[in-house]
Amino acid sequence: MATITDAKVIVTSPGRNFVTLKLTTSDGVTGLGDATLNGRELAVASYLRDHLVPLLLGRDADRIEDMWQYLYKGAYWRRGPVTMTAVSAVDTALWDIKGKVAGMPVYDLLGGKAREGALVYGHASGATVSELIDDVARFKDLGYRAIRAQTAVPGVAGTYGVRKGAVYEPAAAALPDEQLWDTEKYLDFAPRYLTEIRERFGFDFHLLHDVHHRLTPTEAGRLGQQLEELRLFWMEDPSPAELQENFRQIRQATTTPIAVGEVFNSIWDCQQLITERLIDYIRCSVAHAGGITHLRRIFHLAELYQVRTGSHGATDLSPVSMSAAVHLDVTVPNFGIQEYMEHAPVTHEVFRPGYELRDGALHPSDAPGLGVELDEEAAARFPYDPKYLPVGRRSDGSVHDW
Ligand code: GCO
Ligand code: MG
Repeated sequence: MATITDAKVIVTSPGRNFVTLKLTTSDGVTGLGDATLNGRELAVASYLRDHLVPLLLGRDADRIEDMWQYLYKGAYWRRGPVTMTAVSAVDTALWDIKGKVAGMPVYDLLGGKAREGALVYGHASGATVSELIDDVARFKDLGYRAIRAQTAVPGVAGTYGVRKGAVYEPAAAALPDEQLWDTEKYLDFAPRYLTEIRERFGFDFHLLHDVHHRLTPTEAGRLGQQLEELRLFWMEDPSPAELQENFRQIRQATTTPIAVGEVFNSIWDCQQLITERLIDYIRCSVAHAGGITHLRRIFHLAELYQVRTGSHGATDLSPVSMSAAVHLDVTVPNFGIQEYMEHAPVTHEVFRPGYELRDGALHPSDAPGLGVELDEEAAARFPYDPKYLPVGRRSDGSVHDW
């Protein structure tokens, strides 16, 4: 039996903040897990360092399911993004270790490949529609077969989802940036620019759009209806998902496929949405929904109800969780799509991801484990850099959903 002899929490900021857990076993095998929670990174680092590391040392590294149950049920205070991100990191690192010990890539441990690569969607954006159109063309030239499109709404300063520099990075300020939101202007503009994209590029690629939890179910149903003839791959996060009944109303109003789940952290958050078929795609991530062990359970539940997967993959998911996501994506029968926002080149000075983008799909590494590496010396060169996600306010000054 190999035991966990070291557990190190590495906080680094090559281009953006990441928290990584590195476990080492008595046999000298190491494993990595992503513990990044955008804008609340140090809370997870402390949860790990102060509360989980003492429990990990000396425990059997082989018993992944038992470890998961021990950390989830043992805490008594179950769920929540901080707890579940920490549990995810431990779980992912243990899968990495098991793969290395077995001499198998994680996708083989999970039952083997059901497909060669995971279809991904990239993020096209622009401050204006013409910039957005250029960006969609750029993604098509890069071989992407699925593209998410977002642009700033005229008269609404600082619309979310729009790239400012080379990479779209919503956690951009040392204190939360306050952005304006105007539902009427958005509802008027979004169908027009999405239509323009279909008119310009046709239907031979998947078009996606993220509403970022901004609408009431009535508004979302109306938007979905208006977008029907554009045949979106999905309309993402149309409404805040705390109230799962919202989705019944949206579903009844439109046949535009619905995706939700990036802010979920357990199977309980998606149970009703899946079992009542109120959504088409479940978008939880390895990093925030309990690691490979729990995400796989969510995906299997979804399979029973013909709900497909579409995991979150913004830049705040480190190359470690992206690697884990791709291993899982290629094995699950009900895979739908994987979000993929390329990290800034500087991120790769610290992380060497195993996956490769070819023909619009991510291909996992064939190396044992997850196939991702972290250079600790390089990580030390990039100290933590406090950054917050923005806050949305309506024109009357009140806070809107973000
Ligand atoms: C997406 C997202 C992200 C989130 C970000 C929050 O669909 O990729 O909505 O851009 O806003 O991951 O940390
Ligand atoms: Mg989103």
